[in-house]
Amino acid sequence: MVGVESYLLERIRKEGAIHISLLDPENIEPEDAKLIASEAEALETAAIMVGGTTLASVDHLNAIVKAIKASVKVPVILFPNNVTGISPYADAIWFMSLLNSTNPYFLIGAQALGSAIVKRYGLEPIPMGYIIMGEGGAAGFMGQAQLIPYDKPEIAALYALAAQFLGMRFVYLEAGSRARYPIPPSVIAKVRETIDIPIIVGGGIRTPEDAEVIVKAGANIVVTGTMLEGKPSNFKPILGEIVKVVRKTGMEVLKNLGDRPSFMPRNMARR
Ligand code: 1GP
Repeated sequence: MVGVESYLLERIRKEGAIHISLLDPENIEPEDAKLIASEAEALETAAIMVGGTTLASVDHLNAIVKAIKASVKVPVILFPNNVTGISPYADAIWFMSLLNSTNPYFLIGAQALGSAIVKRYGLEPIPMGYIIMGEGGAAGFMGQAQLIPYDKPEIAALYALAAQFLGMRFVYLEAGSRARYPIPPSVIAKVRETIDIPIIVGGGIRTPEDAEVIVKAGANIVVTGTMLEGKPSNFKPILGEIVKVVRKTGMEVLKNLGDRPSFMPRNMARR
């Protein structure tokens, strides 16, 4: 199987932007996970992420990941809050550092502790810089983040550029799960003009309009979590619209760039 990172990059290269569904094991049972993931896959979400800020039970995580793996073909990527967020049943793991944490544990401590188990399980690590902004939600609180205000896009851009220079291959701009306001387009646009690696945006995205604005501003991956936790009959129409608008807007952005993937270095524009 082609690596998960290559798969994501290839899809972004072709489509400009993709949607990923996030399932928080703390809010669901394996049976729900199975159903939600297969509905999301049918609506053409590109991958399933599994993780949650206060996740502590590895057994429950394993049961959820196993259930999802049994029901979908798209990759399952762990989104760990701590070393307890690692499961051998996933395909890959965002190997992430919370760049604006004030606690070294979330910068490098947990990663050091988790590294050997990631290797032992044969999980594909995908290096990612995680930046929490705005109100930050539970992730901001638990991760002891020095939250970057939405009206300071230049600060977010500096952290994102540092992530790129440190060799991280994706940057995640996080508003916090259930955030009242998703990351604003002014922030995404500033980060987009500053860095050359793909941008992931999540937190508080509830409508196709939110998703459209976010992709237009330069996001390559749009993550939605909470909206998937209801009954499939409730979330299906809206999720379908979100996935569609992400891809449609992504294609438009690509076209405007002259087919140069938005995350490619500016000096690598199509010759
Ligand atoms: C949280 O960015 C994700 O880590 C998703 O947020 O639950 O608000 O969609 P929501």
